[in-house]
Amino acid sequence: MSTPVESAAARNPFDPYAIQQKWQERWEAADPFRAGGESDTRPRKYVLGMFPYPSGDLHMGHAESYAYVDIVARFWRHRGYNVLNPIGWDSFGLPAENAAIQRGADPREWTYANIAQHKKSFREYGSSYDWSRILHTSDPEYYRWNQWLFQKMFERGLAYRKESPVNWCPNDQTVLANEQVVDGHCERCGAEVIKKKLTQWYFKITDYADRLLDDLNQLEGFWPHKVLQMQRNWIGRSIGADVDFEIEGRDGKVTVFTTRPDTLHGATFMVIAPDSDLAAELAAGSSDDVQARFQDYLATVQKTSEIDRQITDRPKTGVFLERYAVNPINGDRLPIWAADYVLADYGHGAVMAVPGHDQRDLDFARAFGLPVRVVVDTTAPVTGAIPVIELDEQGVPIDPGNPQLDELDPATTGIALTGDGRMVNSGSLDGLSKRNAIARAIEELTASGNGRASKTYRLRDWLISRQRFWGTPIPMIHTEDGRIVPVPEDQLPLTLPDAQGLDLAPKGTSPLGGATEWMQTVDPETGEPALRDPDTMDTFVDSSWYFLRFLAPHDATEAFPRREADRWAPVDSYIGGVEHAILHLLYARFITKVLFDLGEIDFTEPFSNLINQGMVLLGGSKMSKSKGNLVEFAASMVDPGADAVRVAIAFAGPVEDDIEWEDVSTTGAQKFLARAWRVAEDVTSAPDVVWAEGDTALRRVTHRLLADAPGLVEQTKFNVVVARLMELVNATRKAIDTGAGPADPAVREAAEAIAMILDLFAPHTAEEMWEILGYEPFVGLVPWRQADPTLLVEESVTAVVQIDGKVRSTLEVPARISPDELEALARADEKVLRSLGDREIVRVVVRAPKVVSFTTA
Ligand code: ANZ
Repeated sequence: MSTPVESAAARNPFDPYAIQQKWQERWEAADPFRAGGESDTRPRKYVLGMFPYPSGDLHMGHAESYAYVDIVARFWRHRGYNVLNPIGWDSFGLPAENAAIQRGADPREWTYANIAQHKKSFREYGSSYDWSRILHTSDPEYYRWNQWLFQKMFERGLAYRKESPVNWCPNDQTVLANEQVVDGHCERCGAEVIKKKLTQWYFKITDYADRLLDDLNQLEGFWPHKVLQMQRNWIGRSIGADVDFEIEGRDGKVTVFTTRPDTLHGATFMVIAPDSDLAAELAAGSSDDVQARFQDYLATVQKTSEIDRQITDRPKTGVFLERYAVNPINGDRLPIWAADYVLADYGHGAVMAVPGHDQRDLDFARAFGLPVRVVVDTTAPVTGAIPVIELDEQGVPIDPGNPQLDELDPATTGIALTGDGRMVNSGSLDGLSKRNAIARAIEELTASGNGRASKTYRLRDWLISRQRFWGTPIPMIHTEDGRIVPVPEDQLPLTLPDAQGLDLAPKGTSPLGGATEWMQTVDPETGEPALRDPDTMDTFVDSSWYFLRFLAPHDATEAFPRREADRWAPVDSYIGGVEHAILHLLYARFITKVLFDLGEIDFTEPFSNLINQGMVLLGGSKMSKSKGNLVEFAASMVDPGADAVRVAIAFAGPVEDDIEWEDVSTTGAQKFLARAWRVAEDVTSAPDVVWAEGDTALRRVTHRLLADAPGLVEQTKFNVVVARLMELVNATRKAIDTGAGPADPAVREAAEAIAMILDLFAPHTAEEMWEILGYEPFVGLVPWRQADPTLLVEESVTAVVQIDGKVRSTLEVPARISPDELEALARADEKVLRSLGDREIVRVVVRAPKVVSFTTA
């Protein structure tokens, strides 16, 4: 029987603001989302969102990322896991410092004021963090452990100083890592980056290049493929050979790296990087004229960005140094040129030029009239037997000529022959395919001592020192006699001095150098006066291991307790933007491997699963304050309420796709939440009713969602779960209004399922529904309701069970039931058991899904 339903407007209205405030207070008071301690026996999940920079206001990109983080964290709690979901701030760094300088404020005050604002927004968002674990990387209790890490790496030779040309941002007046240079411009401020020779601190990430590359394979399927590919390209391993060349009139050989040692007979000149030490040395040993031309050329090259130098179809420029190298394989004299398409810090900064088979070399040869020699017949098939090569009386192969190949002559066509084929004009290599010739050439070079197999990487060592104030001070001391020694452990943390009275404005040297008193220290060995290191660390050091510090953020005795690392790490789900696909993730992977080698942890990859969300766009472009197209996070919640923002984001589309904020409807989301809440309001039954008696059509919808949602969440199909929830809310509404009515147990069951699943997306509304339905808080901690398998079956059939030829029972079973399952159900059926008594079954015939026939003794 159903009673007429009053119109919604006449009743209690849905008040998202009041609900939001009420539950935020309750959560704050009860702190229900703290991770369980050691006595907690549930399985564990570590869910982590990439922590924010407090450089300014949060925008919808943050709202998106942290909504997803919360969905995942809440989901695993419902699934019975002890979830660790912490939050902290990446609070050192240039953005904070520059903003502070612009406003004439202390970076410290400015940073912590921003953090307070962020915390407020996250509380308002209803994020289920373990608030007891907040960390800020700019706190001495955090950066003290950066200093520990640095010194450990220094001990192992993994932190070192060297002088080399570095990327210099003339605007920020600081060095940048290669990773921080985007298309020749500063990643932070957009200024054009120049090269400057400086002595800096580096972390030796290149020692880990192979492991960083090879271990990506184990992440396949758990990280987005695109990110793995970007990491592979960044590391950029090339396999080939090093070949040593004598230089006429010079002691000591010059080594080149080549991926094509098979083409050694085709080398007709050598090219070296103009900005290399070798070029300067060879030019200096040449005529005055050459020296002058070389200096002019070098001046131009130094103004050219590395990106431009690598553009393949640029007109080729260069200077002949009037010196010669000797090809170790055939004694040919190769003229040596300096040209900017060869980079000083790749391979050995020198190449053997093979214009027949390398396009850049060919362009160069054609520009300067240098010889071109073809050594691979790219018209010859590479499969099948090695062609027979005829030899003359001296045993030299007779070149039979190949008119087809002559037509392809690169000197005329201008197109290098880069494909596979058979070696020609190459002595002992003749007739071999490229692959075999490479192997043979390496064997011969090794045997003669003129070369060896080699690998080279695009990856460079990580330049970690910065000439800025707002970072971790480098814990090293420069002694008067030129030694560089660690700050003794009992003096750590080495804290930053007060910013008051310091000139923080960028000027090329670290502002800490100007903190006269702070700079003075003593040589720990001799007690003589000594100086501190004025540089600070790149903030990517801070974020390379912070996930471990969350395990005990206030521990004053160690970076993280081993026990806690064993319990929680690595991170099970790491969620954040694809803009961190290279830098941050590569550094975190590197430091994890270093910590493994130091015996501090027993895993080698920090993040077992990675979820990258797409961007939130406004008017088609990325939200950015400078472009004036920013929707601020805090402001976005004012009108629709936090839950509507979260639901709208989750519903906006697949996680990895970009979201156009103009297309996102928070009004629609709010209406949906009001409908969901109204369902709870309308339910008239008491908790703990017997489900089995209610409307089965509604029960099917409920149980199908209970069954499907876990898989959908694990595949990050959050939008599909929201859509299915909407469907369930509608079905429940219909049952209340026109079906079994508000007292029907199936309606209550549906309402409870809605509250529990809605908790992933709209936790305030979900908690309110749960309370209205007569339960104690918190729905956020309620175990997932198990779906009833019998309700998941679309079609069911009636099976008969016979005993000795007589029908003794019937069973409602799924149409696709297996014979084993059917037999098991029949054996367990009460009527069957009763009529069997203690007779023994001697024969069973099953014809699924219709018949089970038992024969007894
Ligand atoms: C001879 C040769 C013949 C080459 C041929 C290629 C094709 P990847 O694959 O990017 O590692 N090279 C070596 N050092 C260089 C440098 N510092 N600056 C610019 N180019 C450099 O490229 C390796 C190839 O790039 C090497 O193999 C070398 O040219 C060139 F038919 O050696 B090759």
